[in-house]
Amino acid sequence: MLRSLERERERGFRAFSEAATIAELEAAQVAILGRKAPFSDVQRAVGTLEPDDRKSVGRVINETRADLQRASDERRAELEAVAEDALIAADRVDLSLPGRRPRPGSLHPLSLAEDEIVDVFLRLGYRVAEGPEIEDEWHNFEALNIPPDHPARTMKDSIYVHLPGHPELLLRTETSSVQIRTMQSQPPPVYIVAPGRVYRRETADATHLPVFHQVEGLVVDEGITFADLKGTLDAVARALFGQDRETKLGPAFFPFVEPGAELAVTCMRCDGAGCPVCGNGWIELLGCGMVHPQVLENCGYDPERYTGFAFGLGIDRVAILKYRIPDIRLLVEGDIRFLAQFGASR
Ligand code: FA5
Repeated sequence: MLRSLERERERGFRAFSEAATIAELEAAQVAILGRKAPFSDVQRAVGTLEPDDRKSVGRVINETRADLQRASDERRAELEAVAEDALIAADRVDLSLPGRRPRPGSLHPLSLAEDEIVDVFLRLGYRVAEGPEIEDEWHNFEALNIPPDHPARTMKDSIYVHLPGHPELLLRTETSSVQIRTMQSQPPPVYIVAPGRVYRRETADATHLPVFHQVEGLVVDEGITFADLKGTLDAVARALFGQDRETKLGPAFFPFVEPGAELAVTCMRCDGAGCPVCGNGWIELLGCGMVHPQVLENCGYDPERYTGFAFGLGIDRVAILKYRIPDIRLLVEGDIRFLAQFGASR
């Protein structure tokens, strides 16, 4: 009986240590210590022994069962630890690869164009001036020699703002109002550029927007002539479009300059051949002229002593001409595929 107990102990130790999974260990537990296992047969046979033998064999049986149970428990603990490690390994998040980076944004083509235009003038010694987008009629019209019966003042062209107690407010139709505000705020000489947004009642098409951007330029000093204006515009056009692009200066009328002119650049779509966008091969880029003596006087400047030139350049037009954008409306549609093609962040 003791020999078979010894045999069962060895068989049990081997079976438990060889069990590779919890399920195998449980099967071994049944085979070694279960009710139908040889060990239990031995245990049941103890009753047939003499009382003295029963006692000593009973002790060996109890020790053997305890040893086997301990071996089984230890193996279970080992197998459970292995299973847990496997679970942790399966759940592991791999942080060793680089994450997906958000794509860096880029500057809007209008910002790029504005920065470039303003940079040209800062290099020429101008400073940047500002004015409000909601203007009164005097700064937007009267001071600029645009009398109350002028067609530009009708509701058809301008967008009026109705605020109680402010009967004559409107969204500025041109940045020229900043000319007036600048001259009112400082004595000559003046060398400024004023970038900003302007509003008109206009239907959008390939070269027009109802809300667009201008850079106003104003120079007032002693001895300023039309040659200064022309030389400045030539330098600016070259800086913005390079040597190859053709420009053309022609006469134009603006009530606040005399003489007035307009600068056009060959179309970005047809390079001057003529197409449905431009019609005759040219896209108008800016209006300009010598500051009207009446405007100088309206701002308290002495027109006998000072002369000046001014210009109003369309930033949206610069952007479409410079980047060869076929339709100005692309600038305001917010299509990320279009916008992502332009320059790095500031
Ligand atoms: C003016 O706004 C004058 N204030 C310019 C000026 C300033 C003349 C100083 C003399 C002295 P005009 O309406 O032509 O002029 O507009 C000037 C420029 O703004 C145009 O040459 C064009 O480049 C741009 N522009 C005009 N209308 C639009 C529009 N609807 N959409 C986009 N750009 C426009």
